Amino acid sequence: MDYETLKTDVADGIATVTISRPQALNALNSRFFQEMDALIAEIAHRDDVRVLIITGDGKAFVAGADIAEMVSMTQDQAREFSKRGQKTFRSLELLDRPVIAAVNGFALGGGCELALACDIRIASAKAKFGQPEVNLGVIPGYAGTQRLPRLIGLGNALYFLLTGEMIGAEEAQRLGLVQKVVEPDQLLPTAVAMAKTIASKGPKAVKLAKQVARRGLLADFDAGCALESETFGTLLEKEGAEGMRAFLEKRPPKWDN
Ligand code: CO8
Repeated sequence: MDYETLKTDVADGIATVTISRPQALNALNSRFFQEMDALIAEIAHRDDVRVLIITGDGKAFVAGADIAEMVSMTQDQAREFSKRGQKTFRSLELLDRPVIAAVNGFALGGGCELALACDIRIASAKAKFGQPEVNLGVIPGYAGTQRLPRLIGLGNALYFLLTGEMIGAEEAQRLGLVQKVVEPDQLLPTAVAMAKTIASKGPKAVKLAKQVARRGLLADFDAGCALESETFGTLLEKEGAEGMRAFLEKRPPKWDN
């Protein structure tokens, strides 16, 4: 499929999606959300894609929602634009394939929220993170107020949300927002290497590890544990039997797709 705001490449089970509106620092407009929805639906049906990497073209990952598009919205339109983006990011979060954000530059506002909806964040040493919405007299609209406190704790999240300050990649890592920081030229190679590592594991185990962790976070502890045991049991009879036999026979496992 051809997209206007996205460049896509699929190789060795890894789909790399580059958000590409560099003239507007990849700001997220309505077209982006339509295209991202279509892309997520496409990937959900493709067995050849095991891991998704999202990155940005040029000096930004994404510098936020498109301010030029939002500036003249009515209250109703703004509410719908927010819900629309929340829905897209939620389907990314629920996609049964791991999603790695390779944050190459500015990840601000809606861009930081996009990174939050991914499963793992790797940042270039040049990346900058922030929720600068208060500078514009608004608040995040793509669930940043909800995901940020869950990921980095309320105090750190409120520091972001109330000051609108931008922080560098090292500090983002210290706060737990980012899992790895690498030199700019190592960003995509590191993301691809991580994606390949994940793609080499039991495909059902990978899908279900994501699902159980994410669903468990929304359930209470005991319900999450029950889901884990149930899933563990299901997997053991399928992939688990092969993985464990391979270990005992000192050979690489042969996974079914
Ligand atoms: N939207 C639209 N255009 C943008 C955006 C944006 N978010 N960010 C940058 N641009 C454009 C600039 O207007 C400029 O365009 P032009 O060349 O036509 O003047 C071009 O990109 C390059 O930008 P700069 O010249 O500003 O580049 P600098 O390197 O000087 O600065 C910054 C880079 C610091 C990233 C700066 O561009 C900036 O501060 N951008 C805005 C960041 C921001 O405030 N983001 C939050 C937006 S609000 C948001 O995301 C809310 C999400 C929830 C929405 C809910 C629905 C209602």
